[in-house]
Amino acid sequence: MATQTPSKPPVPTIQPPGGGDGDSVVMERRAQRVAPPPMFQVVMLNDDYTPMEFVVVVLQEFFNKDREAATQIMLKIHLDGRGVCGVYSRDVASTKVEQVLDAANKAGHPLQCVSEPVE
Ligand code: TYC
Repeated sequence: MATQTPSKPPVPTIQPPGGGDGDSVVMERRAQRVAPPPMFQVVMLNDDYTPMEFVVVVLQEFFNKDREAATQIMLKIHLDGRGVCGVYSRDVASTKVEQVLDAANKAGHPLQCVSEPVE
């Protein structure tokens, strides 16, 4: 049986754009940058009826805040009308909003929160 030397794959010749003999492959190197994914902040809104304690518990449960941080955020919302609970990817932020609205509805509180792109 005759042995064959394995043939090497053809190596494309690199030619300057616009140049070459018509048969060659032109390869251009281009820096590729991938933009970071957009981030979303979950913002909780103040109202006159939701108990402060409920908001503190929600912040602890869904936004992993300790009691001290949760109390500070709740007071900021109470005083300023709104406050950021956390910053997440689009899907995680919208899940957090759903969880908060669901917990508030079940408890009969009008607590509102929204997700918005971070500037
Ligand atoms: N303002 C409410 C009260 O005085 C407390 C509250 C805080 C409600 C934050 C909503 O997102 C909120 N009971």
